[in-house]
Amino acid sequence: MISRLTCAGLCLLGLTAGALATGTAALTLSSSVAGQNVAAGAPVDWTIQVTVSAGDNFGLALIACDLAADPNNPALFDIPPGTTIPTVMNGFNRPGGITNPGEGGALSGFIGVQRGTAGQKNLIQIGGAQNTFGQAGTGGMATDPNVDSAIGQAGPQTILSGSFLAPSAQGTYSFSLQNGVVNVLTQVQSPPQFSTVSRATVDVTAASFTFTVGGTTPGDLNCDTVVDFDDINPFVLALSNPEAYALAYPDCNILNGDCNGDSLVDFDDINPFVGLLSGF
Ligand SMILES: [Ca+2]
Ligand SMILES: [Ca+2]
Ligand SMILES: [Ca+2]
Repeated sequence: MISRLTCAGLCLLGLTAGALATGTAALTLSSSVAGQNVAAGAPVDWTIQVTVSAGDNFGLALIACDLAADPNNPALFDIPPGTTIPTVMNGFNRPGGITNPGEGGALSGFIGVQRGTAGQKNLIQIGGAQNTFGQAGTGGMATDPNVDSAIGQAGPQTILSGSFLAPSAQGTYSFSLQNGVVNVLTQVQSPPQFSTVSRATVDVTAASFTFTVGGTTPGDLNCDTVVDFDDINPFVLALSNPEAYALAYPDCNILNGDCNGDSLVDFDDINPFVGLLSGF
C-alpha cells in the first residue's frame, strides 16, 4: 500500500535495509482519553513518543511509523494528519530534514500521509530523518547538515501529536502504531564529514490505545471518569428530573445512573449507587 511517491525521501535512508541492529527504540501511542468513555463527536487526541536506548548509540537519526485504526473498529474514517511537531524535531522535518512530500497542501509528509481505501485511510510514514550526509541539500529538503545527537535518550521524545473526532457509532475503538522504523546515530561528525547510522530494534508493545463511544461508567453522573461525592447531586437530578439532567450534562449518558444494571435509572439504583460511593 506504500506508493512509490511516498518513498521519495524515506526509502533513500534505508527504511527497508536489513543491516545489523544497534540499540532499541520504544514507540508509544497515547491519548488523554485512553480507556475512557467519550461522547460522539468529542475530540480524541493522540501523541507519538519514542525512547531511544543510551550507551550503545548517539540518538535518533530517523523515525517512521504508521498510525492505524483497528479494521474491526465500530466505524472507520480517514485519519487526519498530525498537527503539532515539537521544535526539537525540526532537524527531521522539511526544510532541515528529510521527509516524504506533503499532500493536501501540507509542506511536509512528516505529519503522515493518508493511504488505504477511501473513507478508512490510515496515516502512514509519519516522521522523517536528519541529514547525516555532511552536505546541505537543496530544494527545500535536507538543508541542515549539522546532526543533533542524543535525541530520544533523555526520556520519551514527542514526535507528533494530532486529534480526530470520535465517530458516532457506539463501541470500543482501537488505534496502534505499525511499521515502526528507527535508525540511530552510531557516529556523529561535523560537515563535510558524514555521520553513520544503524537500524535500531523497535518495540511497539505500548503503541496503542482504546476509547469507547456510548459506553457507561455506573455512578459517574458528572462524566469526569471517577465516581465520588461530586456525583451525588447529578445522580439525584437524573433520578428526579431526567430532562433537567440532560440539559445540565449534555455530554453525559444518563445510563451512568443505572447502578444495578437493569438498563433503567430509578429508585432501585439508590442503594447500589451508595455502594459505589462507599468504595471511596
Ligand atoms: Ca540539526
Ligand atoms: Ca464523577
Ligand atoms: Ca437501574
